[in-house]
Amino acid sequence: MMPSELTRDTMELSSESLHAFMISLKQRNPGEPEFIQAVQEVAESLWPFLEEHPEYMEAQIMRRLTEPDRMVMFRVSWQDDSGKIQVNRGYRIQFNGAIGPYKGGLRFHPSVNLGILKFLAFEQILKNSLTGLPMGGGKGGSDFDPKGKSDTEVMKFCQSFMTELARHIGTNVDVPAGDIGVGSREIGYLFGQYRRMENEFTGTITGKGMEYGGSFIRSEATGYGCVYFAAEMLKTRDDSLAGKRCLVSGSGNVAQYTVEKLLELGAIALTVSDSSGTVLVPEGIDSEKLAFIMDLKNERRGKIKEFAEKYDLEYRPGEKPWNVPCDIAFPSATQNEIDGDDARNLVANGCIAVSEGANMPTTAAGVEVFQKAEILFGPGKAANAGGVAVSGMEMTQNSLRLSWTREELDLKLRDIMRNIHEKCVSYGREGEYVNYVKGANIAGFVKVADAMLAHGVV
Ligand code: NDP
Ligand code: 2IT
Repeated sequence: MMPSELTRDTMELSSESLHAFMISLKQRNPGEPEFIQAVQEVAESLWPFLEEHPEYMEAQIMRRLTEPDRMVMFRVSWQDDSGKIQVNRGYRIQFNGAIGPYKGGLRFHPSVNLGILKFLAFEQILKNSLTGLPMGGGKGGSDFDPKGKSDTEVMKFCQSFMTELARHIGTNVDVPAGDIGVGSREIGYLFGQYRRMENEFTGTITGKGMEYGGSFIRSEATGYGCVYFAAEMLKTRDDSLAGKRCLVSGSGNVAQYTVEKLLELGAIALTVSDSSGTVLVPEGIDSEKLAFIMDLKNERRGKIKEFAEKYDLEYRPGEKPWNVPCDIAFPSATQNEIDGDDARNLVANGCIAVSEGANMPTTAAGVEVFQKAEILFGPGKAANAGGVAVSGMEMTQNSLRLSWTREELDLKLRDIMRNIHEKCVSYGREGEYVNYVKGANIAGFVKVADAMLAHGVV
């Protein structure tokens, strides 16, 4: 049969080819390239494993795992400071709840659409599974752009967004958190409206402020965890972060705490960036410069160019950091920010490791370059799982009505990152080389798939 003749029904085979599976996926999800990209990467590394485990094929686990439990889309109307009515679109994807309540962030960015949120929610299923904590996969957000909006406008938007979202979430149902464009200010407004509507103080959102049920280390967790993961990868080659020249992209939550941990471990962070350009810091970002970046991005909400101006540093408008010679790269801005050419540049300039702080920051072509060069490549669903892991621990603390200390949480975060690394190695070893993509995908999949098998056909 020609691929074009394949239909939904002909897909109901107990053992279908990867090719046929992908054709069917593309037919069912038109106009969603990021979602297709994320599933393709997972399916490619899982397929040989699935063929050795016909029970997953027979139960159509891949078909079921790539079909969200449900997706909610809604209108978000609000009034701007000039009195004009604005309309945005809100989303929540509850992708898979087999191992726990849906869990995943909210992204507010003008590029947000259904396909991007589906890719993020799909990645989140396997990432959350890898943490070892009981969390299903979800994601949500809006095409609302917080940039250039007043605090009052952001608050009004968040209140309107939550007014609809509230009916779909709950401590044991779905627990949102932050992502791009959703930081402590937005989480505060979202939580405020949720608590007001429900008249109940719960842990239904994570990333909360310390005054109202937040957890130590949650802000730091994604960046710290990503650096811990890099350190684990380097250890397999008897190497460490000390003295390593590192490129960090982005200058938001993940980038800031990546830089902070690199500094603490004696590595040299040479760059930060934002959607307008890259700043080079040849001697490495020190704690004074990092404090400036945090104030600039979190409080004054300015552009990274102002950091270059303040310290008389080189600013490369419109450029990404990837042609600066380095030892390690920490992409921490957004999806598909390292393409095949960027990856070739990195490898040619001596890069020995990549630890993905962002979700799917490397294109398929880029991943291929890294793997062919046999450099250490930690995919986002493993390397950036520290954020959601500490979110999971925020949920636990809220349920138990207690607070663990910063030190306790940092130790738990380190343990979780070490465990994730071990799982990647045990499923991803290919001779001398560790294929962390394959390892993360299989290890994340097995727990979810086994839960789905146990639940029967639902
Ligand atoms: P922030 O909003 O705090 O920061 C995002 C940073 O990335 C900013 O510097 C922003 O630049 C830049 N950026 C965003 N979109 C683009 C784009 N399209 N092109 C170029 N630059 C862009 O978000 P986070 O730090 O929280 O998130 C960064 C990445 O990490 C995302 O991929 C997210 O999904 C992932 N992640 C986040 C976790 C978390 O706990 N927050 C957990 C795991 C993964 P500008 O300031 O100009 O907008
Ligand atoms: O991509 C991610 O893992 C996040 N944005 C964090 C999700 C969470 O629930 O903490």
